Amino acid sequence: MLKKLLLATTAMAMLGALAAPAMAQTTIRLVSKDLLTTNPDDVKEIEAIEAALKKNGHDIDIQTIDLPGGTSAYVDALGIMLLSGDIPDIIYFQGGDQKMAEQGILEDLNPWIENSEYIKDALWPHNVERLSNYPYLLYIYPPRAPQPVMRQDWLDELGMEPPTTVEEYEALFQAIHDADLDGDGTPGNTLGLTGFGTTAELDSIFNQAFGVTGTWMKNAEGAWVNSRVTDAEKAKIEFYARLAEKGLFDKEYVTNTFDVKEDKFYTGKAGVIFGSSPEVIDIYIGKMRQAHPGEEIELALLPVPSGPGGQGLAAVDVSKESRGFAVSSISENKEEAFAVLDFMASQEGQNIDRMGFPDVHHTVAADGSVIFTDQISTWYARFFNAANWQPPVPLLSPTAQAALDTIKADFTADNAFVWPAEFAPDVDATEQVYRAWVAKFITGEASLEQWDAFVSEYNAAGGTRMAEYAATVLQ
Ligand SMILES: [Ca+2]
Repeated sequence: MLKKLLLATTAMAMLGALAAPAMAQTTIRLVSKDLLTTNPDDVKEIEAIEAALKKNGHDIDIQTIDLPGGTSAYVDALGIMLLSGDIPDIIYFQGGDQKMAEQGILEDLNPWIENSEYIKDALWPHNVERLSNYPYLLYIYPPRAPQPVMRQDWLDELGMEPPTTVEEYEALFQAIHDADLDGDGTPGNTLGLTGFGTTAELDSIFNQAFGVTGTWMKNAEGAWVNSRVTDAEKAKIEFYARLAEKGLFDKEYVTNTFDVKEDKFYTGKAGVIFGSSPEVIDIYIGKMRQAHPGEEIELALLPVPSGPGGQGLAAVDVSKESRGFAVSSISENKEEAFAVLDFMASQEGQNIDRMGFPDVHHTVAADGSVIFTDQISTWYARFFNAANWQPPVPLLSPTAQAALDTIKADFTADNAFVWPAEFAPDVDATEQVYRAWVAKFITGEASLEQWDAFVSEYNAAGGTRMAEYAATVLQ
């Protein structure tokens, strides 16, 4: 029986080969950051994708192109390659895409997506909005929405419920500070909250609470102003500064790198930190357990609080994708290039891209059930994180899944837009003025009574010119 089947299959294959010589293999050239022919896992994933595509009727040889890693090195090398006229079929951008779109070498993806089999159902709400504003980049990932976590056993020890208002957050930070949860015998030497670089992570849950509803807001006179210079922003910064003054928020946040921030959390010098994504929250859980062997520590996700201005995750910039995959408009194989991207958004493509390899990152039992191995923590998606993908077993911990559920349930589109190139110096200068003053307010180097001085400096650095332009763009 088996022999008969094999013979029949062979005959069919031969017949196919004779009848359809046009079914030749298509070569698709793909360039993506850190997707390399020198990385065995990358090579193995590409081979798995080719095999699955072939099974689905697409005989495609995907040739990846090695470019240097590191964002600026990649952007530079990619720019040089494209300007030399070497334009791969699929191009991953992490900057530099607008110039290429203006040259007309990037395909409008919206008609392709409309006719796609999988991508149209795999998009996140912000992807849809970004594509309608800028149809050249596809980056199917949940929006970045940092959310706070703390040790569940510390919350239990304090006898407190997760905070649901900004006042309750302040009370929690105070309680963490006043107790001796790290058990070093000294109360008062644990920060409620730490961060790194900027206050952007905090803004993720506190912007809406204080009424910072988006990048542009209307002032009392009905004119558009940047939210950076509004009373709502001032109230939020006052809150951050008060936390810092009371020793609840880390005054060293500006100089903290991300690993210093994490280290303060694992060693008990800070009670709460923000995780930038659900996956990162799971990394924090793993590292916390590594730092405290045998304790089986759980992290609790803290809620998005309500405040005097409202409640919700910060508005998401939908002006365009800042990174993502493009298809060359001058490719001779657009159909097959798009077929590769479409497949990566399918259940089968996502299974390859998200679960790693059988017997390495997961095992599949005889009954088909999947168990992830410890190796899964070293695996990362090379392409997409489809909104509709269902893993065969939960890939995220319950805490990280809760963070993803919050992101899914709480999306607000921002009204930021793409600046014309001549505004780049103003955008940079105002951002620097803002970050410098926020740091001064939080460390106590400047008092909130100097708010008007900050606003003047901000407007002089380009804020006024930017607001005038914004009024012509926004309705
Ligand atoms: Ca202590």
